[in-house]
Amino acid sequence: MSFNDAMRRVRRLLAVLAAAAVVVAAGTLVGIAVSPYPISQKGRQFHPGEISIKRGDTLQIVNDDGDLLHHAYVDSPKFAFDSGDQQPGSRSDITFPTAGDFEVLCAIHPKMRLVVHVN
Ligand SMILES: [Cu+2]
Repeated sequence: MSFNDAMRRVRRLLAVLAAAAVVVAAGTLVGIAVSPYPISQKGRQFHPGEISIKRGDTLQIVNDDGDLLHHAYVDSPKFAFDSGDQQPGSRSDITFPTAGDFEVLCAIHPKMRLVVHVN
């Protein structure tokens, strides 16, 4: 192999590595979301109020209302969940095993509603 061939190979390898680094950096910048997806309960609302996830994904619901209890539940023919009382600052994980559209409601605040699309 001539010196020029070797240099060409090194340059090609460096280009591949640089491209890979750009992909990784871009992924970090846009913050590609992964399960568990954070959901905040704040001001007697879920934030966000609607989310699309995949079957088997988990929502991690955090009670960010410093002085309020919440109580998340799902009551559907396909899937049921009940967090029990959620103390301020507590976290509750909900994993959705089946596809469909679901509502996470709050047993304490009837207006709180989170729509979950499970694909
Ligand atoms: Cu609530």
